[in-house]
Amino acid sequence: MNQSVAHEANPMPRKRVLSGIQPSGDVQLGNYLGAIKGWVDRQDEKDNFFCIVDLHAITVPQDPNELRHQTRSLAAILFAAGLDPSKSNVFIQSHVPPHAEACWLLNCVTPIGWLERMTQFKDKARNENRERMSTGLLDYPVLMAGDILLYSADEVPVGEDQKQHVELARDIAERFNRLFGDTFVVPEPIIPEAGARVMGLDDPSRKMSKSFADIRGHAVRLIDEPKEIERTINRAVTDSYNEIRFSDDPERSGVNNLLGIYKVITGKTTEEVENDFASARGYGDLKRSVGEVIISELAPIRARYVQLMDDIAELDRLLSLGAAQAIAVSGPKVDEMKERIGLVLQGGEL
Ligand code: AQP
Repeated sequence: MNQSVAHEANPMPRKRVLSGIQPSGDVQLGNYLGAIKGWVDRQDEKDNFFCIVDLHAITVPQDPNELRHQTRSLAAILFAAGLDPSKSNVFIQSHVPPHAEACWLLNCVTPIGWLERMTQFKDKARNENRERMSTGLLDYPVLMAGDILLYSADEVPVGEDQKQHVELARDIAERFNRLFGDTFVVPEPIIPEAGARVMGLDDPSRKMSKSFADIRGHAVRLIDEPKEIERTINRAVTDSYNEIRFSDDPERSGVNNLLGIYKVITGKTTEEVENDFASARGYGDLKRSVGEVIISELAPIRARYVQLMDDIAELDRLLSLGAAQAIAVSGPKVDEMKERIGLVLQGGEL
């Protein structure tokens, strides 16, 4: 679809970008500023694959009906935020069987110790009883490595929290290449300078997360109505310094977080942002301005989202187009992996 069109207009090969997002709850402002907004802004320059990683979402228990709803809802958010199906292949991971196959093949070359050291696993495992925790939770980064490596992605744009997983994908790619010969492009994580880590509005010491999006005051959800956004921002934790400027001081991380959100949305420099608040009378003014820029950024997304969710057949059609493109790239790659490992391909060698 898009690749041939894009390549005719521009003979230089475009860098391929792959990134994913889990349908694990309502998409929150951190997902948008740390990931989705950047995907949209750069989609004209790249060859884009964006994956709704439902197989990752089931590494923790999900209600089946809710998962189905969240998967389509996330697809609608991605298109509503501006991913254009003629420029970006948006697809559901489980619609593309090579992802699960690649995960198994890569499992067999990935030492368990590498997985046990992952910060996200350790964080999640800390609160879970080992008898109840799924093997999938430990294996999550191998599935993610497969996602990335199948597409020979040059760049993987992610928020700071996912950087370690992309580095692991690099290690797995290098190990496979060493064992079986050059098979994979070794990917680079691309971390946006601003928006890389949006913190919880109720607790700025932990990152804003979809899984906590239902907790009052934690997150702005992309589908929140303006009044709800206003209420959430008004409730945001600040401090008693009453000084509106950027700071590394952990005690002032609430104000820093609000300023960071304002900075990414407006695209202003640090100095310009601080100037905007030079004559502010206090944190009330800061919260009012932050609320306003969030509302005007999200209002058109919400409006398009509502339209898209009204036409599920069209949404599913767009996702099928994305899956077909994804299979066209990942199918031959998984066959190449199998052949290098020594598996007999159905119908003969490549
Ligand atoms: N708070 C955040 N700030 C900046 N970027 C963030 N991302 C997530 N939270 C923030 C980025 O969003 C993309 C998609 O994330 P994901 O769905 O793959 O999983 P996640 O990182 O685990 O996101 P959540 O919202 O915290 O989901 P749950 O609660 O299900 O674990 C990634 O690029 C991520 O960096």
